[in-house]
Amino acid sequence: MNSPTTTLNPLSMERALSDADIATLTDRIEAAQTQARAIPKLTEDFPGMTLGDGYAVQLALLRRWLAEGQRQVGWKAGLTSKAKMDQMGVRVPTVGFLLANFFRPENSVIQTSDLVHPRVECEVAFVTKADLSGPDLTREQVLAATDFVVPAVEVIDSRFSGFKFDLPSVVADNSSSARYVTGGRARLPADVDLSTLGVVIEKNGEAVAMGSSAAVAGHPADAVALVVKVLHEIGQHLPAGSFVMSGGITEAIAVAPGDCVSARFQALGSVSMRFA
Ligand code: OOG
Ligand code: MG
Repeated sequence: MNSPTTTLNPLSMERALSDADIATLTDRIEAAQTQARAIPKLTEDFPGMTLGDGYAVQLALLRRWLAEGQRQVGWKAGLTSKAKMDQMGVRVPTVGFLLANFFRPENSVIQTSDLVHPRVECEVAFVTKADLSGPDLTREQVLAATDFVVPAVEVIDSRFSGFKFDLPSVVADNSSSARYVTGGRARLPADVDLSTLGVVIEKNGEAVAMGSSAAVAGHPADAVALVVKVLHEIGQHLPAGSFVMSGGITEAIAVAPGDCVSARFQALGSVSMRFA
């Protein structure tokens, strides 16, 4: 076990841990995710862990699952809303990969027994029609490369006890990715005002969270540009045909078996699901 005496800058993309430690942490995260088991945040045993180490674990997990035949559909932004960034005391969004087997169709019944402590958040999702890469994309470049936008609900599930984590740990845990549901109406980005799109999350018929897409990095397309910037820093890019979730607009809402959730998006329709 690694017990460094100095704690490195947690925002550095530099690696502090050995390849053996990264493999140990990848095993730990994979087991927690597949067994739906809460574990302590990784920095408790590895206090010198950096953001770069977190991404090394995330990408190792992605490579493992692709090698097992899973299919990647895209990426998601995490912590792009001011509310979440303030809560975490950070100014950099995170990314996480999205696999086809995280997807659930609209009106699905989502099993909570496969999850530790699921929460829902509503997001604007983008489907791209051109490759996007590099550190400095503009909102206009993202919109020009967007095929359509579609409303989505992300079911996040931190594998850390009490949903308590730091940046390197949550990045290793694939930014709490678990499930996502799309539905409603797909729209051309030019046909909707993405800058101030209102959303309401209803749980069992009661409005429990509401917000505006402006909460997501100022504009959801700016959040996609930030995703591409982080991907650039970790040696990845966004290929044409990617599905990208731009980040939760409101705080995430805890769900339990029996709950019915509907996310109502201005101009994009609604996305509903039930938890069992
Ligand atoms: C990290 C994942 C955040 C979002 O949309 O902000 C996220 C977390 O809060 O567990 O998916
Ligand atoms: Mg999210």
